[in-house]
Parts: sequence; C-alpha cells; structure tokens
Amino acid sequence: METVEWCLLADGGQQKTGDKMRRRIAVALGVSALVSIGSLGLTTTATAAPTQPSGASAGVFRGWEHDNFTGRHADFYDTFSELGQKNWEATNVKAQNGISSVENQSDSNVVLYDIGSACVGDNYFSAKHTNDGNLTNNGFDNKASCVKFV
Ligand SMILES: [Ca+2]
Ligand SMILES: [Ca+2]
Repeated sequence: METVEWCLLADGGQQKTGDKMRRRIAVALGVSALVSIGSLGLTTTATAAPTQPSGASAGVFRGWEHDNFTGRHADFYDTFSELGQKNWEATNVKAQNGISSVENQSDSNVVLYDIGSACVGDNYFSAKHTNDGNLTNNGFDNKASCVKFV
C-alpha cells in the first residue's frame, strides 16, 4: 500500500505532495552533492602535491644542500664513504654534513651515516626510487658524512 500524503495549501485547497516531496528531496540531494564536490575540491587543493625534484637522471642518488631539492647537489652512483672528500657538483665546496633533501633515482636502497669512512652512527634510509624533500623530520638534516649503496 502506498502512503499518500496531503498538505493544506495557503488558499485552503489540498494537494497531493508526492511529486513535490520528490522534487524537494532531489533538490536537497543535488545541493548536498554540490557541497560534497566542493568539499572534495577544497580537500584536493589543501592536499597540495609534495615538492617534486628537478629530475636527476636515472641511476643517480642525489643529495641536495637545502630542503625541497634546492641549492647545490652532489651525485652518487655508488658508495662514497667520506663526504669530507666529496664536493658539491661543479664546486670546490665539500658536501660534508650538508645534505638536507635527497632524490634516489638509483636502483639501490641508500643509507646515509653520520660518521664518515667507517659509515656508522646515526643513519637515514632512502629506499630506491623515492625522494625526501626534508630530512629534518627524520632527525638527519646536515648530518650525512657517508653515502652507502646497499
Ligand atoms: Ca643543508
Ligand atoms: Ca656527519
């Protein structure tokens, strides 16, 4: 049995409300759908894409002087155990204790160590084909003294 609802109109007449109700519900749904889409849009905007590196060539592990892949950089294709001997590319300045973000385009996982030569002490793991625009939240900003491909 279908329930039929009636409502009193302002002029005293009666009208079947089924269609009207459906229309109101449809409008309400339309509005909430719009609100949802709006919310999604805002969410998408708020969740901005992380800063992307400039694009080191394949196979390289690149350490950057500053956050978000900026400043000078040092490239590595294999283990380099003493950054006291490694210059930022095209400079005479050592990369020792200077790396602040990393771009690992190599096919190896790379571990950075605080103490060079022996490659021990505090360390930071960089999985192959991943990037990290800020090592500060890993407790490893300006600490790297050894770059070890593992
Ligand atoms: Ca730095
Ligand atoms: Ca160090």
